[in-house]
Parts: sequence; structure tokens; C-alpha cells
Amino acid sequence: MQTLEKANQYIKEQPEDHSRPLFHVTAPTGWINDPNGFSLYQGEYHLFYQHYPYKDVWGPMHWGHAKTKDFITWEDLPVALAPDQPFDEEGCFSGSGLETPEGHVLVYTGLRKVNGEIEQNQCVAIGDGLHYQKLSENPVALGKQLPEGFSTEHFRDPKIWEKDGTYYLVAGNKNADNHGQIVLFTSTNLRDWQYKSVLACDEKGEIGVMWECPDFFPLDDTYVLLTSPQDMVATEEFHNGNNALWMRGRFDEEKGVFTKEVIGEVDDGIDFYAPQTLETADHRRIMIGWMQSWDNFMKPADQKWANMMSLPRELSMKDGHLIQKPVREINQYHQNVMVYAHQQCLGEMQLPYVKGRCLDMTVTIHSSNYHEFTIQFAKDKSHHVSFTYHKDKNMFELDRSYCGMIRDVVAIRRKALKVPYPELTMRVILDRYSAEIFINGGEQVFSTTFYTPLDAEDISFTSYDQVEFSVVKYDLVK
Ligand code: DQQ
Repeated sequence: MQTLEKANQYIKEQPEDHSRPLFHVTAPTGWINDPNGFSLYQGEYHLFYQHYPYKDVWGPMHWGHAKTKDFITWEDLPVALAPDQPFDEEGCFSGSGLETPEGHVLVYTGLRKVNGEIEQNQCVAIGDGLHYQKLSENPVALGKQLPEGFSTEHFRDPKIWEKDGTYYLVAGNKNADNHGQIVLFTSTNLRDWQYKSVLACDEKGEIGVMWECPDFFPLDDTYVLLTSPQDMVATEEFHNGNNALWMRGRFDEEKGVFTKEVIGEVDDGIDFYAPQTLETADHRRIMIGWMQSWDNFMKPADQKWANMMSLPRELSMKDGHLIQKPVREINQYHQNVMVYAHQQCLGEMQLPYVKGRCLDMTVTIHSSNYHEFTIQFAKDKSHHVSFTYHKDKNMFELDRSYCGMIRDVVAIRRKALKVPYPELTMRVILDRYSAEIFINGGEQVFSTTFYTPLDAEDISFTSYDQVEFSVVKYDLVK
């Protein structure tokens, strides 16, 4: 039997773990996956997450909880939801949050078994930013309200918003042909929900089998749908397995139908899934994702916390594609700037004081005539993670083969440079066990985790043709 009291008591009894990343969200102890309920409430940003506190593996899903004022310094809060009711006893799955006149509303998927079959329905809990009460009317949006043939077993991960007094809810689903789709519901009171439409669908059955974790919002002068399909087949743009996608398109509000025009992968690295967004008080659209791949685990066995969130990223549109930049608040944590302007690189080299495991470093390549350029980080004699731009092939290569892992998991990911610029910039953000590399001001991002020993903190630059490059590095200090 799972209860909130048991979960919070267990967490309280664990020794404080100083090995956690400095500014990426993790649980105090135990497993986390998808970000949930990412929302602004009473002037603070709340983040919940899929959580199993008792072990470093997935288990009956709770909602862990943290909050922040600046997306960098997070305060751990008690677990907010446990699967302790008949309508969610098989798990409190992913969902979203919203500030309303009634309080802080969390909408999540409650799993229950009916005649031995799993049912997924949407449930509501309302709270004050610390304690949350599940509604007695739960579940409030049911799979059986969906049209004939739509899955009631795969109907999850609600995202809600409000407009002109109406609440809107989108959730992941499968149609009768087993294709992923997003369904739309509306309500005026958060308790009575009506099915409205299929917001978006994988008409040809080419984009995985189930579309998880939708988010839907206007961005600049267009609409964006984020969703994370399961079981995709690799193409030039996508990799095998679970991908996090963005789609840009038109929204017919009247009909509740989104028509996608462009589709792309959110993150070109190895570890990124299930992102969701909020709008800040100053109207920025901020996205956070789970910085982990479902299929590739390699955490050290004795580490009690499992998995982390990405750095929150500011989204915008440029020439019709998605731009992601590290949240600007990170600049407040910059210290010890080192600037090396217009250096020459021939062979492998290091730069004095350009090292560390919590840093924000921008590398700009000024030359245009070279074959490849490699940055290695988290490096000592026997370990490193490397990021190479193969100019001839117009290809990036992220390689964590030598980060000390003992499992044969995906270690290399290659992706083309999508938008060429006269100069290539790579902004590398390290936080102990992760790297997020933002290309050309956020045109592409490569995220990966690695568990190289923390004293492996060297950084090197390598080119076998003469290359002119500049480096600006800040330590990230709290
Ligand atoms: N993880 C949750 C589900 C969601 C999946 C369960 C995506 O709600 O569909 O932990 O990672």
C-alpha cells in the first residue's frame, strides 16, 4: 500500500546526498522520470516529476515536487501525490499544473484495474503549493468518453490551460488503427469534461505507436505541439525508440484541430524525453525535459538518485524552426570568466583554467577550411566525452564511449548540422554528470548524461588542420 506519509518519511530518513547535480533537478533519493505540473503558482515556479522514492528503478508512480524562483536553484518539497486511491492505485502518471482561482490545480493520469484490464483516466488535485487534495469526483475525464475504437488503456499525460473562462485539456491516445494521436477535452469547472476533438493524429502510422506527454501552445506567430512518441523507427531525423518531437502548424480553435506543417526532433543528443513548458510572468515560454533515454541506463550502482531533468530552455521560433536557449537566469551564476580570443589549434591542446565539471563554455570556430574539430570534456587519462563537428560530412558526433560506463548502451549519436552559419558556435553546459550543447544560438541541442569520475575535469580541443577559434568559459557557482 503506497501512502504520502510513507514516501515522505522514507525520504526524510535517507542521508543527504551531496553527489547530486548542482542545478539540474533530481530527487533527494530514488527514481525520477517525466517532468510534471511545470507551472507558475503565486510567483514561484513549481516542478513535479514522476517519482519512485524507494529504489533507483521505476515503480508505482508518485509525484515528487520542487520549486524555484530562477530555474537554477531548486528547493526540494515533500512528495505531492501518491497512488493511494481506488482511481489511481496503479499509479499517478504524468500531467500538468495550472494556477486557478481555486488554487494550484494538478491534472494527472490515474491508473486503475477494471476486470483485470488497465484503465487510464484523468484526475484532478488542488493545493496550496505544498499540500494537494484529490477531488472526490475523480476520475474527471474518462477513456469511455472517447469515440468508439480509441484506446482506454492508453489515454494519458494531460496538459491543461485556460482561455476566456474555458479549461482545455490535451492527452496522448491511440486510435483504432493503433496510431498515436492527441485528444482534446474542454471544461468550465475542472470537474465536468467534454470530449471535443482529435487535436492531431499520425494519419499514416509513421510516427511511433503512442504519442505520450503532449504540450500545446502558441509561440511567436504559430502553434507548437510537443509530443513524445514511443517505438519509432530510425530515419535521418529521428532515432530508434522514444523521441521527443516538436511540430509547428495551424490551429483551428473552433474545430479543435491542429494541422502540422513541420516536424522535428527537439534534442539531437542521447538523453531527452517528455518535455513540457510553462509561460513565465514576463511571457517567456520555458521548456524542461527528462534528461534520460528510456532504453539507455548506465548510472553507477551505488548512486541513490536515478536520473535528472534538463536545464530549462527558452523557446522561440526562427525562420519556422524551434530555437532553444539556456534559460537566461543561468548567467547570474557565472564566475571566473576566462576568455581566449582567436587561438590557433593544430593537434590536441588545452587552455589554462579551461576545465571543470560545472561550467558554461562557448567555443566559436572562425576558420572555414578544416576537416573536423573536437572538444573533449569530463576528461582524465582514461575517460572523456567528445563532441566533434565533421565539416566534410556536415555532421556532429557526440561520443560518450569512454565515460567509464560498464554497460553496452547507446554511446554515439550523429546528426547533421541543420542550419549552416559562417562561424560555428557550440555552447557547452556541464553540470557534473551531464552536458547540453547548444549549437549556433540554439538552432540545435545535444544532451547527454555520463558518469565519469568527478575529478575527470580536463577539457581539450583538437583539429588536424590549423583552426582559429575562441573560447569564453565561466564556472557555474552557487
Ligand atoms: N511516463 C509516465 C507516463 C508517460 C510516460 C509513466 C512517458 O505517464 O506516458 O511514468 O515517459
